[in-house]
Amino acid sequence: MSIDAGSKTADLRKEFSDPSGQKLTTDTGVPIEDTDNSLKVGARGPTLLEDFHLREKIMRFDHERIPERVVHARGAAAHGYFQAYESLAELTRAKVFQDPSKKTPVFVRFSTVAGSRGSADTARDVRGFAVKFYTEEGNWDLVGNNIPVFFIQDGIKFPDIIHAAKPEPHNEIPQAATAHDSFWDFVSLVPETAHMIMWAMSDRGIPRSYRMMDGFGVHTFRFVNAQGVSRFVKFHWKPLLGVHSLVWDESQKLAGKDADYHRRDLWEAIEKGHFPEWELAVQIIEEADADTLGIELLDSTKLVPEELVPLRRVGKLVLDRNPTNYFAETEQVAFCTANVVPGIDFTDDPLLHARNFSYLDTQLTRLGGPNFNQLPINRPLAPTHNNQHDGFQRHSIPAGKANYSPNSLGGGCPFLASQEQGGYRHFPQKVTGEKIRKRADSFQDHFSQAGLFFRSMSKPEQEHIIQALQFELGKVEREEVRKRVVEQILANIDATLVQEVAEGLGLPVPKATPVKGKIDTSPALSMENQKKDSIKTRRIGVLLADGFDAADLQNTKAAIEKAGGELVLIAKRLGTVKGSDGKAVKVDKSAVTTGSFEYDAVFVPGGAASVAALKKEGDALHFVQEAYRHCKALGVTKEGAELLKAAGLSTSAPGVVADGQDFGAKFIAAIAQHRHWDRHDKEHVPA
Ligand code: HDE
Repeated sequence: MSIDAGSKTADLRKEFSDPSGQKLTTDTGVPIEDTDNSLKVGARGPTLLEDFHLREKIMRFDHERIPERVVHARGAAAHGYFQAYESLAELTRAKVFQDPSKKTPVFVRFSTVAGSRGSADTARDVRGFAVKFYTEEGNWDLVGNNIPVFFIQDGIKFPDIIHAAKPEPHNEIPQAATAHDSFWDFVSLVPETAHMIMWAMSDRGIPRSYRMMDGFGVHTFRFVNAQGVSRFVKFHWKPLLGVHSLVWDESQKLAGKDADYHRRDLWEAIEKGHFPEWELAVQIIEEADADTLGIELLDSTKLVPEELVPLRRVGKLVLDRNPTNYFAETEQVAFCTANVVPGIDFTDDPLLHARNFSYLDTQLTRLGGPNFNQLPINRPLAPTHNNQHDGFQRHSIPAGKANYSPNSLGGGCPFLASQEQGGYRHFPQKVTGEKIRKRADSFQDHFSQAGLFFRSMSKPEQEHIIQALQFELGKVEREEVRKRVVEQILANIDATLVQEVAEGLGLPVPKATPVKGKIDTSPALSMENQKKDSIKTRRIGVLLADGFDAADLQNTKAAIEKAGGELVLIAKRLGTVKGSDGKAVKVDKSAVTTGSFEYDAVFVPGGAASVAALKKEGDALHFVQEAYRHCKALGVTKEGAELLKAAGLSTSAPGVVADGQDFGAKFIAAIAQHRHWDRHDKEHVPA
């Protein structure tokens, strides 16, 4: 058989040389001469069953999909390392926290919860933040979220909340959205969801980037030191770029114009060498103090305010390498909360216990059997020796006659590890009690922290929560469900909240009976109080047409890039635009492929001809109006200000920086603020 020399594919193939010397082969290593034509009897005859290459290629294609994760199906991941700042030997014997000179490899997967694998990144949802540490004493998985609390207190309710949140069973609508009857029906009947609902409806539910969100272990875990002393610990990840969010209108538009917005953002940052970084912080609670804290540590719908127990920053996470293959790494990675190492242990949080079962169990279906820890992405760096040899998809080939313990035929191997040799010993916690299906009274307060969260928000953050609830409940079709959420849930949280949501829905305002706890507000919960000191990796869209002021562009570009930001040049069409100096610059994006919602700020340089042309372009006018409405920084030099005026925008509004002394520095300071919520008349600006 020779390659069909007449075919176009064969001609094209000849254009490529073969520097690698790697030949196409079957899965069994047989070199292949032709992969474009199936084996036939004559050029126009029937295809032969003996064509093993065709059969293998199609068979492999037919089975390319594995079941997607039942939750957190949509995700993106990266490799990196964790490094402790100092030894934590006094708190934990975990090796990952002993030596500050040591880097522990990690693989981190971010995700949304509700949508399927092909859904849009910017849906309103909780984000998963799952970290696999490949430590020298085995894998430790910290499988957390970007929100510090959860919807439910007991894992037995997880199938219920997820069924309620997922598309409704009769018509599979809506995708990746909680704005529908079944979700809010569940919420209205299960008050323990109240606190998490406040977070999910807040700006935390629509992050600007995976690189700009917090992470939380959620449950209370234990740290156990070499002396066997146990303390309670809560884990937090704090992003060095600060915590920033989208606005809801942007999220919805991004879902259409760039459904891969978060995935692309993470990928590109790493490709450009802007490695995302987080600090790991811990809250340590002595066992003796747990009872007087006034917060049930086993209840995952509660957080411990930083004002009560401060954060101690103990190390840094850096993501510096993109996966080589999405499927082999990001899709096949199998996290499990039960993957702990000596020095880290569980508490009796009933949500955590159900998770410890669930994550192991789900992989059997998803990854086709019990050998998933042998897949390269899951394989520990620590050596493994045990007698669990068989099962689907066994990769390694165990040697020897003895696959049982104890044995003499294998010389007794593998041996047990003593404490000195690093053997895992569960913390010998005392437990007594009757077997009952019951929650403790300490789990019964569902509203005080929901109110604490709402009260701790800035005014704009509170408005966003109200608007999100008006949107979500506005999409609910049954009035009795809307009413129940308002009366049974919101009325117990805050008077302003329930009034504004009820009025927005055209419902009677019920009497508010907010439940208050010991703490009135926790300023640390507000995103407004997070650091806003940098424009590193921020993208600034620049609107240009022929005749733009070349010096303006040059100066602003130099200032922005020095501060770590990036300019993206946008014109009516791709190609080039000519500056006032007669030089052409390459256009990065055309108006049809992009929108203001893809940028953190907008810059319009001067140049009479350029600005005159932009004033006639609906897309350019819409671009600045939309950025204004979304409260982003807008910078204009010389004639650039005229574009804003033509769009009906105030050039003296907060965050609008017009030409003048220190333009660059002022513009950068405005971008670092991320949003300027107190903008005049923004509700009247079309967007
Ligand atoms: Fe998960 N969760 N979960 N979850 N979860 C899964 O495991 C589950 C919970 C979280 O990037 C599944 O491998 C139960 C809390 C993340 O691969 C599954 C309960 C938190 C990821 C599962 C919870 C999370 C998952 C689906 C209640 C934050 C994605 C596929 C008891 C602390 C991990 C899989 C990745 C994934 C079960 C509650 C975070 C079905 C039963 C609380 C980040 O096992």
